[in-house]
Amino acid sequence: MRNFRKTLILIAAAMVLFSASAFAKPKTWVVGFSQEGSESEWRTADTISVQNAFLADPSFDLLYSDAQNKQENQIMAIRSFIARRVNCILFTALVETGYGPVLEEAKRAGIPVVMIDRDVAKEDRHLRLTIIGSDFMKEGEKAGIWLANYLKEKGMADKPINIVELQGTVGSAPAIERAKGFRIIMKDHPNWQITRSQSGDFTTAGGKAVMEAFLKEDKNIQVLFAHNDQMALGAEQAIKEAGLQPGKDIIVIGMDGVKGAFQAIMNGEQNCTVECNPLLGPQAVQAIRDLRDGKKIPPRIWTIEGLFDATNAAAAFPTRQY
Ligand code: GZL
Repeated sequence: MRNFRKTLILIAAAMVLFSASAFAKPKTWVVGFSQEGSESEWRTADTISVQNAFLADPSFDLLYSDAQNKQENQIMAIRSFIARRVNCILFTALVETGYGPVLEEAKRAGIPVVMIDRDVAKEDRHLRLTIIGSDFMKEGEKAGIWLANYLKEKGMADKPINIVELQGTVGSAPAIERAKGFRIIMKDHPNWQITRSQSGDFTTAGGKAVMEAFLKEDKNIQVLFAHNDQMALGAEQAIKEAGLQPGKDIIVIGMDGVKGAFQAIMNGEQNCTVECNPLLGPQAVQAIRDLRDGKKIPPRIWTIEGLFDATNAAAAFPTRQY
């Protein structure tokens, strides 16, 4: 009887020890983060936000790779994360298509993939767990709605409006979706037309070069719709060099909400920026923490964001983080 009691006590002690260890420091997870590049202030802020969020949690080790805006580099980085048997891959897709095979390899290796910012094509979304980021189509719609209200205020609601469009990286989710969203609103304004549309690849230099070409072909432009502020800022330089005033002779709409755009709005050289929040680090680390801890993560994690123009930019500027 005494031995039986002793055995029972030993088993109970072992169970207490085990359960205590189960609630002790969580197992360290290694996360491979494949960032697509460093083409804009937005991208830099996004990268820093993710790195800082994982640095702040000692139960994660973050491996970082910058693909320098080349898809082949991203695919190589993801393959190296698989070879290193990371616990999870975090990934911004430079463009939507072309990642199916490498995502299949991650799945076969049993490594979960969490998307951040830009998603992969619909046909590959069964290979990733979730996407953390903005609603790019809604951003395009917000730009169109803002323009409609602004033209109404200026008594131009029924005037012929020639719009030139600086598209983002060809094939990228934000470029595809922002263009779609803006065109949804255009349907309500038959007096608007997009007279020229070309990619400036989300860079300031790209925006300036394409806007110079647009202005050489035809100066009868009332609106510039740029898929990000970087290109809008470049285009504003081109507009000034052509002897016109951005923000006055040509209405300038940008996207992202970077500090440079706030300064341009306060200087009267840009009319609005549709915010696209890059500070996704805290949401990314929380989603992967939940994944590690066996919790269910939602198929879509949205970011909260607004719109800034001459009515609210100056008040918001002092607290902007990017
Ligand atoms: C949008 C992001 C875009 C930004 C650009 O979420 O992917 O990429 O709008 C950046 O500034 O280059």
